[in-house]
Amino acid sequence: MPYSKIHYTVAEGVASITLNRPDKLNSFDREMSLEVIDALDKAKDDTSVRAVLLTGEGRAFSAGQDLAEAIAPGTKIEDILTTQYNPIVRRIRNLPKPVIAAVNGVAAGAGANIACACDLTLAAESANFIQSFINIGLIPDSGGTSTLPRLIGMQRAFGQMILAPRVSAKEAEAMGMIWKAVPDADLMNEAMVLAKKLATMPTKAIALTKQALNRSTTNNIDAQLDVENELQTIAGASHDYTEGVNAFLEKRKPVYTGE
Ligand code: LHQ
Repeated sequence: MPYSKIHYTVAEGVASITLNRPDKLNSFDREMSLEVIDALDKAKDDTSVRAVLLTGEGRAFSAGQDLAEAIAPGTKIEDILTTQYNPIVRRIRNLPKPVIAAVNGVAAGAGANIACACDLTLAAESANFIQSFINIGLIPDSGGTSTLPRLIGMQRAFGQMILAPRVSAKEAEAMGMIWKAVPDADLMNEAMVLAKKLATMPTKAIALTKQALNRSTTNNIDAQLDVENELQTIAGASHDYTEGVNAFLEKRKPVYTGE
């Protein structure tokens, strides 16, 4: 699929997806959403890709749904969620590779919740997050009602969802909503260094860790112990486990292939 609303590049094991509608603050129209879905599938299938970096072009990460398109005659909210946001968030959460968000500017509505659905979210210090749904009479979507309370607790999640304050990157970091706030000038470099580092790590163990955390959201500890047993058995059969142990015993740096 040729892309006109995103950029997609692969280098050194990292697939970079850049939302590219800067004049519309990278708000999601149907075309951009389908391109993001396609790019996430491409990153999943490409065995040379071992980490994904998601960011935005221009002064915004994303202003969420393109509201002009949302109210176009014949457009149904249900269809937008079914064909755009739910597939994007499901792909991010189920991708067996780490997804890093580099939030370069404002992240509102679905834009904020897609950023928070990523595995590690970095944000420029000037960026901010807004649960703007309530401002137009909607409820949070794109997984926010699941992700946010787990990251920051019910009170803070509800407060953000109902009062829609602009939450700065530093505040987001302090409350555990994101991994790290980074000086603006360092954001892209720092995010890429992190993505490249992850791309040289034991990819299978990262994917299994992600799967274990996903499954923990509906499990008690008893069930989760069984999940750990199941997934650790798979990790223990990987090439990277053998390599990691051998490298330790031989006092050398491990070389992980992701297998
Ligand atoms: C926009 C947008 C935008 C179009 C700025 N669309 N043009 C799911 C199912 C179905 C329906 C609805 O949605 C969803 C999921 C959702 O994401 S709901 C939430 C949708 N997003 C919003 O409600 C956020 C709306 N935008 C804003 O609140 C502000 O623009 C933010 C806080 C993002 C940025 O504020 P400023 O930095 O002050 O920029 P601005 O407001 O001046 O916007 C710049 C331009 O971008 C402007 O166009 P213009 O032609 O006047 O320069 C805006 O109209 C346009 N824009 N967001 N979502």
